Amino acid sequence: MKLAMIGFGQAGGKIVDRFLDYDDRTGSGIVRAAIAVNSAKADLMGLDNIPQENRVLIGQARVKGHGVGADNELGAEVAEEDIDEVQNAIDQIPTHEVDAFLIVSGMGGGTGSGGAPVLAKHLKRIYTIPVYGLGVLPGTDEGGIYTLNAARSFQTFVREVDNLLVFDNDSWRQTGESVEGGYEQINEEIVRRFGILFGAGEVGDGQEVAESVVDSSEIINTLSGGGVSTVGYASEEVELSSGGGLLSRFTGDDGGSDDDLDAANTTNRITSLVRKAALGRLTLPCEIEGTERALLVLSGPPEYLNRKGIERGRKWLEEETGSMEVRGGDFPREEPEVAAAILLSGVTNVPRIKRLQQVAIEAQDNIDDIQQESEENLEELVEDDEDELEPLF
Ligand SMILES: Nc1nc2c(ncn2[C@@H]2O[C@H](COP(=O)(O)OP(=O)(O)OP(=O)(O)O)[C@@H](O)[C@H]2O)c(=O)[nH]1
Ligand SMILES: [Mg+2]
Repeated sequence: MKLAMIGFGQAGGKIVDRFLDYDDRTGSGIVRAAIAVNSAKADLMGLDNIPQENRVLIGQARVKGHGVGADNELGAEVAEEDIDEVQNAIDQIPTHEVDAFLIVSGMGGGTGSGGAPVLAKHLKRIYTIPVYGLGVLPGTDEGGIYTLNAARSFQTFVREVDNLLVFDNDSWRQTGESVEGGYEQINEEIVRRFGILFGAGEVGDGQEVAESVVDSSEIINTLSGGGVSTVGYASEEVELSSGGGLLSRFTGDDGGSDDDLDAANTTNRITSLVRKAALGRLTLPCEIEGTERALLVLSGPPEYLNRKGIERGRKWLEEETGSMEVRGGDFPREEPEVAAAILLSGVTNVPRIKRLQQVAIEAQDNIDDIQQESEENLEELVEDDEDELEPLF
């Protein structure tokens, strides 16, 4: 499907920038337009692929291009004040060619955390196409203010968008790497997973159309109904056949039984990839039982995809999630791998979100305590002054 992507804040901008790169590399055609919004000028200048005219600096009157310094209330305020600047950039894109908006943002900072929900609300008022969010949760080691920001932003963002896709930095932290190097890998993981998913509904001209190819309406239907989504992924390398659709390594022997073996292998490969994708690391770890809707996308060379495998994978997902709404289909691609991407939409049992909210409440209490304490300290200080010192005049 075709998306208008808006990266809000530094993380959001960098990830949308990577999506453009992914689009170039794979020809997936999912990014119909890409915009970056930030209150920090340097962050906008650091982007590689987003066109200059699509980089919108907000809050200049307030923060002079220096960012809001993890103050997400200020982030929300400058977004509200300068929403027309953002709208001007959106006015330049052909929204009639776009299936949905995707607002991408790190939720722990100030600009994206505060601004992304403001933009979502604005877009929902103006456009009829869906507005999705891709929210990145901070690592737990980033500190209380990031957690508090994320918890607040999460609550608002999920209410304003048609669906909130979540990626949790905390579960993807690499040990022994610089933060920047780590982010590069993480961002690659993000664009691969969401790229396959959204790319599924975008089979180009001249590409082979399989029996049960995923349509963008199936992605939209899986996301409709709202809530929080997570994505699972697993892949296996395969050899591209040299032609004719038959696997080259099976030619030469008795044709009939090889075909059977072939089909059985293909089916088994698909079902085990589906299990790995669902039970392995999700973009937002959670219990998959209780998921409201799911979409299974099997991508790979057409000769490695079959209906039986996808049907089995789909059935297994129905049993594991308890959902009656599990869609599935092909995404034929001439890549030397078979991959299963699973979108779990409307997940209900997410320990990370519960913990995030708990920690945020504690942090809020702490902040209130500290504030009260510092007021008392100041009073004491001033009183002491009055007791012991003669006033200057
Ligand atoms: N996955 C990923 N997360 C990032 C990246 N950069 C930052 N983050 C995360 O995003 C959170 C928010 O950081 P930023 O995006 O820099 O914040 P901002 O929206 O620019 O807001 P301010 O800098 O406070 O004005 C951080 O706490 C990190 O968890 C990135 O490149 N990739
Ligand atoms: Mg920043």
